[in-house]
Amino acid sequence: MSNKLPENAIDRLFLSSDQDLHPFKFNQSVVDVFPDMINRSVPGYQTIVDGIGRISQRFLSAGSSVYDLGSSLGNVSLTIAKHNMGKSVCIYAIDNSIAMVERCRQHVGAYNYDALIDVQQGDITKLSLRPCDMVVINFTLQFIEPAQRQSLINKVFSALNPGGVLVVSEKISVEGQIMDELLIDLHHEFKRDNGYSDLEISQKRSALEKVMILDSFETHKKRLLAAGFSDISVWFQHFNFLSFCAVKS
Ligand code: GEK
Repeated sequence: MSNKLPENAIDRLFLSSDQDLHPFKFNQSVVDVFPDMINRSVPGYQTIVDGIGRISQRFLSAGSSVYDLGSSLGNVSLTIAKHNMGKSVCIYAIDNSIAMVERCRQHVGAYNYDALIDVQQGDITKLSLRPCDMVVINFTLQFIEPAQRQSLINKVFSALNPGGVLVVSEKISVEGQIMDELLIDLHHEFKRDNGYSDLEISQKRSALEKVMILDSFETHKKRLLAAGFSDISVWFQHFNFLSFCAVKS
C-alpha cells in the first residue's frame, strides 16, 4: 500500500508569482507534498518526532491512551507506536482536514505495530477527550484561534491522568525585536538552503499570515500554568522552532 503514496512529491505550491494567494489550507494539494514541505520548512522536524517517541516511552505503560492532536499524516502516532512496542497502547490521531485523515489512514495502515491507531476527522477545539497518559500537539496549536487556546489546554489538563505529559511543538515569536528578526532570518536561510526561492518563502508567509498566529514561549508557559501544569520545560529548540513538555503532577 505504501508504494502508492506520493511520498517523494516536491513542494512547489508557492513557486509561481501569478497565483491568487488564498489563505493557507490543509487541502489535497498540501497533503500530496506534506512530507517534503514539513521536512524542508521545519528545522529539526525529524529530531522532534523521534524525541517525542522517546519521551512517550517514559510516560506510557501497558494499555495507555494517547492523543495526537492535529495528526496530519500520523508521524507522531507512528513514532509513539514504534517506541512502545509490546504495550498495546491506544493512540487517537485527530485532524480536521479530511484529505489529511484519508492519507493518514493509508500511511499508518502500512505499518505493523501493536498499538491501535484510531484516525478520526475532528476539530480538536470541540473534541471531548478520554482519560489519557499523554497528549501531543505537534505544530498545531499555532493554527488554533488564539481565543480558543486556553480552553484547549485546560481540556488537555483535565483529561491527563496524574503523572501524564503534554508535549507541544510550535514556531514561536520572540519578545525582543532583534532576536525575533534574527531567528526569522535564520529560518528563511534554512528554507533557502533547502531549495525554496525567496518568492516561495514570501508567498507562503503571506498565505500563512492570518491562519498561523504565533505566541512567545512566555505566553505558552503562562497558559500552561493557568491550566494547572507545574512542571514545564523546553526540551528542543532550533531557531524559532520549539518543543516543550508539561507534566501534570
Ligand atoms: C506532524 N502534527 O506531522 N482540529 C484538528 N486539526 C487541525 C485543526 C483543528 N481545529 N486546525 C488545524 N489542524 C503533525 C503536523 S500540521 C503543521 C501538524 C504544519 C490540523 C491541520 O489540518 C494540519 O494537518 C495540522 O493541524 C497542522 O507532526 O503543517 O505546519
